[in-house]
Amino acid sequence: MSDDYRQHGLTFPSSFLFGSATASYQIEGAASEDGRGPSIWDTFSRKPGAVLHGHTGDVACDHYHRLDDDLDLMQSLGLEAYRFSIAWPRIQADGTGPANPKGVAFYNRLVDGLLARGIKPIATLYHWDLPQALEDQGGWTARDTALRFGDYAHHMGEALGDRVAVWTTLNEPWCSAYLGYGAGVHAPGVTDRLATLRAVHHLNLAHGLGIQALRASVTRPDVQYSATLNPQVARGVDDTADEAIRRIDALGNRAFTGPMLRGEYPADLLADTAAITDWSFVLPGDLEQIHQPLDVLGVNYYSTMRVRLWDGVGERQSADGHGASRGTAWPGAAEEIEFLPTDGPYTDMGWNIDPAAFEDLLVGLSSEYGLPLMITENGAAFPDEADEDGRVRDADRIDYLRQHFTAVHRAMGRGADIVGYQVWSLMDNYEWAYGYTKRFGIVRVNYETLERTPKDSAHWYAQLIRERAIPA
Ligand code: GBH
Repeated sequence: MSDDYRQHGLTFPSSFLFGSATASYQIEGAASEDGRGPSIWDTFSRKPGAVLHGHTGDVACDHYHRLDDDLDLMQSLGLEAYRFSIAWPRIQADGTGPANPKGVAFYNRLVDGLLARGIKPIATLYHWDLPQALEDQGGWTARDTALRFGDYAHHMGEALGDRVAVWTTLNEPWCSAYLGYGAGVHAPGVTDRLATLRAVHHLNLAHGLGIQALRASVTRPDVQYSATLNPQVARGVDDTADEAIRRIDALGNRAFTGPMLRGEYPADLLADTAAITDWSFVLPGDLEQIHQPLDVLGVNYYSTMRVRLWDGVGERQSADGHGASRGTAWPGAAEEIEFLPTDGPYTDMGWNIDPAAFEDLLVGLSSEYGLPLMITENGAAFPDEADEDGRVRDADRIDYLRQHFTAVHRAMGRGADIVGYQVWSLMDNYEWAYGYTKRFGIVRVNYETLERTPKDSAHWYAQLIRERAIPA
């Protein structure tokens, strides 16, 4: 059966990198150990009303203390790659100065543990845990934060640059800027249109300075450099939709791919934001700094939104948080966009399941930018429960993953160059403003005992990796 299936089924090339992803604040815990300074999420999560139930990452999955067991778990699933992020405040408690040896030691153990198990390390420098001390000086609205990021990147290149296979500067700068400084639903919880756009630019600058600092300090020869974006994918509902989608694409996507991959901010983006800013915070030479050659583009994808232009009558719909994106996050000409509820089916986040859009997105990105794509995140939250026998029968997650792996396979069939897939997430974890109420893991975490249990989806994924084909 299995040979027959391989012959006729959806197989992946031997170079395709199957792995799974996590992020430091979401799993590590040990928030004030070994010299780690506070991050903006330690602060934000303590702000009344900011996070469901006031959950914090103080303990999270306690990964910091369970590293060896978690490495064994990855190996038992047959992961070929593991995408993790480095907590900047473990390396520099206040975002400046020398690297903290204890912080570096943890990531050394992680990288060595991966290599000893034949798992490729994919390291992200910034997955949202900015040192609070830098936020106190303006955070991403301040140019200096980008310069500090360059220094931090240099430290990490020196520490891990002989072993890390793939470097990613930023995870989803759209979220940092628009959810952190626009909608205010992520740390630092600011709601200010100009701050959002300043953050966009300083994140881009940080990316460029980070790539250059890594290149100057990394020694592994076959290393690859990347950034991870979360492309905003909108479907239209009427004949005003094309214009709505263009505005979303300018502010949500080309605001990052423009400078990073083409060395410019698109003219329509500048026009769409002219009422807020003349972008004078973009200094001469910045675009050259940002526009660095990359080897891979990281793509995170979950769902789509439904949009049209607002006709100005009545209240603008913004379907917050229900698979339609946050109307409140978008500045400039995008303030005239209505975000309508999407069609189901939905995951436990209320996000719609739309694998066809994923396929088209990958084909489009690949032909537009000509860079190999790595799926750095894709996955789904469902309210799984362990059965009497302890088994977690998460058929809905398997279904989601099967549909999205199939979409990737189809996109490859249409010519998209896709080099790997990192399932979000290895284990249930701290889902930001939703605290521990949403479960994205292929491994269940019992938050009372911190015990890990591979769900059915983990076994399904292990089979996929073994057979290099989507299980029938
Ligand atoms: C990723 O973000 C993160 O990188 C990861 O840390 C996280 O755990 C994972 O996904 C699951 O959330 O704007 O709320 O109206 C994904 C971020 C998903 C942002 C969908 C915007 C639109 C819904 N995004 N989203 S909302």
